[in-house]
Formats: sequence, C-alpha cells, structure tokens
Amino acid sequence: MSSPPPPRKGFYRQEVTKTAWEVRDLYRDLQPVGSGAYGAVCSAIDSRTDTKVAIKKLYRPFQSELFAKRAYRELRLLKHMRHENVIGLLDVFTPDDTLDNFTDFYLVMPFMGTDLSKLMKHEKLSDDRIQFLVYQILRGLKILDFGLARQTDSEMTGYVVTRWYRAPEVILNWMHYTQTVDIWSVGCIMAEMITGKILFKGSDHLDQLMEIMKVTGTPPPEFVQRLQSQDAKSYMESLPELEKKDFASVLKNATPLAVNLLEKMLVLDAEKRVTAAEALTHPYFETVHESEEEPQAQLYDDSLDDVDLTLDEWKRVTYKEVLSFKPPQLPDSKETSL
Ligand code: N17
Repeated sequence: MSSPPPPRKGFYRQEVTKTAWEVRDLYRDLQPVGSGAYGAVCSAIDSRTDTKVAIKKLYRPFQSELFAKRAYRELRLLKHMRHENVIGLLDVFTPDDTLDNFTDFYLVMPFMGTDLSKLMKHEKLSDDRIQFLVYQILRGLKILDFGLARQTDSEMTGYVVTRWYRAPEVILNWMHYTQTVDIWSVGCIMAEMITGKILFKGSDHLDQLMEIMKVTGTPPPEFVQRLQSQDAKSYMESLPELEKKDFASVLKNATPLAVNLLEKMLVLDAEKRVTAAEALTHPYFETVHESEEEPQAQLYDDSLDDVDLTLDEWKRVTYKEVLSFKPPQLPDSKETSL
C-alpha cells in the first residue's frame, strides 16, 4: 500500500461526507450544503475577505464524454456570467498539477443562503415580492440569452421536476428552440409563486403536453404545419380541439396585471411568446423601481456547446479554461492605506 501523495502546495485535503476534498488553503471551515448527481457543494469562508462562499466539486467530471461536456459547459457559462442578476464565479482551481494528472476542479461562487424552491415552501409570497423576484429573474435571463440547463432524455422522463418547467417545444423536441424557452419556465415559476402549486405536473411527456393544452388550448393548424417532425404533426392533428382557458380562472388570487403577463408568457407557440426584454416593460412591473438601465447580453461563444470531443480533448479545453480564469476585482477594503 502506497500512501497518497501530499496535497499540492497551497492546498489542503479534507474528507467531506466520505469524499476527499482538496482545496486552496484560503478556503476554511468547509461545511457540506448539498449534493446531487453531478457534484457536491460545501460552504466555506474565504479568509481574504471573511466572506462565505460556496465551493462546488464536480463528481468525476471526466468519467465520460457527457459528464465532461457538462462540466466544461458549466465552467464556461459561469465564467461568462458577470452581472448583478446572476451568480458569478469567484474562483476556479484544480489541485492537479499537470494536464495529464487533471481529474478534478472546483468552482467557487458567492454563497446563496436560499433558493426559490425554499422561498416558495416557507412563505406565501405577496404580489409585491413576486413582482420583484420575477423582474430580477427576467433581467438575469436577458443577459444570458440562452437556456442554461440541458437535460438528457432520461432526466426528462416520468414524474420529474426537470420537465414540469420545460417549454412544450423542448419536451417534445418540436423544433430548434429559441430564446423564449426560458420565458415559458419563468411563467411556470411565476404561476407557482401565485398559487403555491406546480402549474403543469405531468406524469410523462404526453401527459405534460395535455396538462399544458388544457390551459393554453390546442394550437391553430398554421402552428401544427410549422412542426418539423411528421410524428409530432400527426399526433397534434389527431387531438380533439381544446379551447383556451381564461387564465384568471386557472390562477385564483392573481391580479389582473399578473394574469395579463402570464397570458403572454405561457403561449404554446414560441415565436409568439413574449421576450425577456418585452416582459420587463410590462405594466405588471410598473412599481418595481430599478434606477439603472436594463443589462445587455454579452456575446457567449457557444461553438463548443454542440460538438462531440474525445475525453482527452474535453480535458484539454477544460484545463485551459481553469488556468485562464481571472478573478473578479475584490471589493476595495474600507480601510485606507495612508
Ligand atoms: O449555477 C450554476 C450553473 C451555472 C451555469 C451552468 C450551472 C450550469 N450548468 C450545469 C449547466 N449545465 C449544468 C449541468 N451552478 C451552481 C449553482 C449553485 C451551486 C453550485 C453551482 O451551489 C450553490 C450553493 C449555495 N450558494 C451558491 C451556490
């Protein structure tokens, strides 16, 4: 039995819920806060600023091409996201000293004490609060301009939360989708904030589409004609016609302006759905005062988002992204140095 090599200089090793974490010395007091299929997150204290951060360790990111592609995508997107309305990256590091040894990397972000699902579970949200939250989400979307998460078919299958918020064109692979896929999700979330209930809780793909069309009604023939897949077309043509419901009757206790905005977000036809920029100017947000201008989207180079590389190639491009990271400017200390 050979003992493991000592930790890299400037790093220390610690076991957290049965996995080895090897992080930079400056991150102290690691505490597990959650884990999922793709990684685990610890809170820690950044000793330079005494602020709480979240550190994510991806779970074996180079175990397969799919994992590697996701890991690369998360890193690229987080590096790209530098704006007050979205979570940003404070640091990314690897304890591995060469490309050949490269197996793990860690993402460091500002620590978030809560998230929407917790917020919605613990309190009934007032309309004021919903206005504020949805406005902030839309501002975040406008700067991102693309769908963040991409799910595999199996992750979207069955009675699963990963599908309940997805736009119909994504669920059924109707077409090459556009920026308004995320508006659909925001609409589902906003409706849930109002009613406290998941809006479209389908048990499988087709049941989900039926749940949606019970509210939106079946689309006009002109829409069905535009569907790319013949199977999708035939299926839609076989359905009995359903009438659009009055959203006010579906969303009990929603204000008329909230209902009006949701009627524009939850449109089956992605091309007719409101965009984030348009939604931000909707009268529903009139009382949400935001002094500054709306953020502008930075161009995101997605040229590697749809390519298939070998594991070694994913390793190389990811390693390059880890090493080229430049930390954001640390906020100025209030103390003056003479
Ligand atoms: O927010 C993300 C994130 C950002 C961009 C892309 C995830 C992706 N992504 C993931 C794209 N594809 C995949 C599979 N990641 C993230 C969010 C919260 C985290 C950690 C990572 O955990 C906390 C916990 C507490 N405070 C802050 C962050």
